Amino acid sequence: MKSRARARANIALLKYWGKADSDLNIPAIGSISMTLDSLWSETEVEFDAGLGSDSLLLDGDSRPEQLERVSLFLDLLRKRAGVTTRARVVSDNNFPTGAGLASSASGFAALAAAAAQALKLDVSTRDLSIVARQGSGSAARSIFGGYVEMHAGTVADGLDSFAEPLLSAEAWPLEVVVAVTERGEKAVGSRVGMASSVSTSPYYTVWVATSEIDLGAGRDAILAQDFDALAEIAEHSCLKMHAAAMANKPPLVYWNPATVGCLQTVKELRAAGEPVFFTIDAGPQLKAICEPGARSGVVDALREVPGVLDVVVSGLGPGVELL
Ligand code: 2P0
Repeated sequence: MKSRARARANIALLKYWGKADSDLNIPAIGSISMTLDSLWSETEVEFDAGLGSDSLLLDGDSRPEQLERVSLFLDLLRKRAGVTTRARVVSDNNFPTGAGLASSASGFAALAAAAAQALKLDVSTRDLSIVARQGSGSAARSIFGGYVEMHAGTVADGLDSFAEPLLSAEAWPLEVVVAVTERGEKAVGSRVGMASSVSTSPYYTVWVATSEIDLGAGRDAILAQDFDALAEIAEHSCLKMHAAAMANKPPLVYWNPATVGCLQTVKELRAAGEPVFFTIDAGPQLKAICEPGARSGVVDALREVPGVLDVVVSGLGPGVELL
């Protein structure tokens, strides 16, 4: 009853921010992402009748504050399998955990796949996406590769709240340049930050009300492989999400000076004709999305921004894999 899976991080181009149901972890709005090839989590799950409780080793450390969330997540799969057996979970990320690089997305997608396999559950990728969503909303998207759309769904049980592929990685091989501007874990996690937006940000209702139009524009841009249209709608979605969070009480600002420096640099590059746009998640890293031919210029320019500690490049990658 042991299995191992690898899932990649994904970056949302049309952002998810806010929940319709916190218990079932149903997002308030849909989202669209790209799955990366070079940032991943590898997770091994072993169900063992000799264990009295679940255990977790994340990047080599026991993480008691994360264990309850992992245990509750495993309960979903144990319930499906009709067992109560506890498990040993060992997970490693090949990139910084909890710093706005989507480690919960790759982590819960890998955990869902490994645990389902270890329990010999017969689940479709759609089922796996629904399960992964209950671990972390963005994890539902990391089940699939390339460009992926997450549907918020409309039914109360969340069974229509899943991700599905929109366009393959091969069809439009854009690249991502991540400017790492901070290595520590962020002070306010996205779960707390989005709950605060739902209850305190005056812009949250506008964020939700305008999401369908934005999603439609993002979907159309990807299906048409229209870089300029995608750049415009993705930057808009990113800044609208951050504007909503900045208007939380207390305010939530994920950026540092280097994040803003990178944002300006990307704007200047595009104004000069380079096919590149930015997005920023719930953390201080900036992700520049570009056409392959623009990559080296984007890397060089972001490396020069004061405060940039490292630059990581990734293409688009596949969905979750059993190892
Ligand atoms: C996204 N983020 O769409 C957005 C943009 C952060 C900013 O999905 O509470 O870790 O586990 O469902 O998936 C991060 O939120 O939140 C996220 P939970 P998750 O990528």
